[in-house]
Amino acid sequence: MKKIKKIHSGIFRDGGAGAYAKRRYRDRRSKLMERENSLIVITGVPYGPGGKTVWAYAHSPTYQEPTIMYLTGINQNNVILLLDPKSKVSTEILFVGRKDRIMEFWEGVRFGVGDKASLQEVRSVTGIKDVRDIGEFKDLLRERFVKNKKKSVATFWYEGIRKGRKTSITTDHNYDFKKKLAGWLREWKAPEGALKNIMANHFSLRLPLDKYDIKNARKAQEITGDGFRSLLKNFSNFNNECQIQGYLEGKMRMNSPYGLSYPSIVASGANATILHYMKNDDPISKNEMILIDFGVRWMTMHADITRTFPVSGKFNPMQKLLYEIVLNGQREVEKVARAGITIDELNNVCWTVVNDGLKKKFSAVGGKYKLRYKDRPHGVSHLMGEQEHDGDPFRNYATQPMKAGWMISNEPGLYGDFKIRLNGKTYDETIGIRIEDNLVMTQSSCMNLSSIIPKSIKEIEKLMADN
Ligand SMILES: [Mn+2]
Repeated sequence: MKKIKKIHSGIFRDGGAGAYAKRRYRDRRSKLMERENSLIVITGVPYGPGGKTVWAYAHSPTYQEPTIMYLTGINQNNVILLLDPKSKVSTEILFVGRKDRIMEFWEGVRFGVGDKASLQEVRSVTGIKDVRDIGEFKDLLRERFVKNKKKSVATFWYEGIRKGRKTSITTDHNYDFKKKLAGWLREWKAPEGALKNIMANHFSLRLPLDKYDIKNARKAQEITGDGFRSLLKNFSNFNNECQIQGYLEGKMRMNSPYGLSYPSIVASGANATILHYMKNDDPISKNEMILIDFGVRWMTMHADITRTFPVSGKFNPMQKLLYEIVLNGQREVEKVARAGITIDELNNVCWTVVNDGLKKKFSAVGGKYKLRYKDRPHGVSHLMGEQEHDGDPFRNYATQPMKAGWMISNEPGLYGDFKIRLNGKTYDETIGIRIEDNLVMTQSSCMNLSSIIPKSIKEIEKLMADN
């Protein structure tokens, strides 16, 4: 069994930067202050893992608001960060709860005010010297805003354009915090528009990954790939989707203390045409294809991989044909992906290649098909990083030229009913094929972090033949 080192007390994520972590978090905060040049306040997740869901919900070991995680590395609920770029007293203040021994009896170590040792740890790992009781937050913010005659307070919430209209995500803790701030600003007679959003500036800093992020992202790919190879080698042992999920997730979790990127999709046969299939409890049958969408985290970086393969271990001629069409779409996207190109442009490349492939390589040899959508089933790419789906959730970024260091998915798919007669045999199946890799943009091209995870017909058949 591989050794996994103890790397933090459980509260703090050093992001793999080790001794450089403190400087890295401090630089990130300085750059945000430079760009925003305003009083900034950001909330962490106010409740513990599973706090807003039922008791039985699977807890994620890394559950912090990614904005706070990116700026501090703190993985403890109920913290607020205040940044005051022009202050002569303190430019950075972290608000946390009081040390709570009873809560620690239930949940393990937590830092808090009223305990010198734990505050010392916060200071040494985040580089924030001023740590105060979260109960003092409102008064201190009022003092900094009203007394110092500030014009604005900036915070983070998800905002974007959907169907031509400005829209916000209103259901999360960020929006709750934003509403609370708006109420206080009214109370303090602040002018209209005093509340600003740091989202654009924050993402412009956070989305281009640095060398530590890329190293962590590669590690997530390695663990995910090991799990997949192991699954294929043992595939003849499984007869239900839930066994595949259990085995694969177990293998991945054994090698990462940071948890899964998301609960896996394990969809056999027609189930694979449901894009977010979650039931994962159907028996599998040997004539079908199976689609699995899976991945693990390393530190705060995510892998988001999809592979599709035949349950029998051998592609039939129609499955082979369709699989190659999707793979070709993916290859063409990878060829053109680089800084300066937009995700919309990648979509054009991808769906043109896939739809043309269907006509020229499938219809032209007598194939008939009925797709579950008109021109494209979903986007070929989304941003990745601190979250599996990162960046603005309205995906307004799809029209912007990509930057070097952006990590994106490359996930063409094909979903529908397909029928063809080949070599004297008729094939008639409902099939969902998606092949997903993760790419990091460079100035001139891109790095495919997932190239180590088997996907060619030859590699897959070989691994499954080892059963
Ligand atoms: Mn994806």
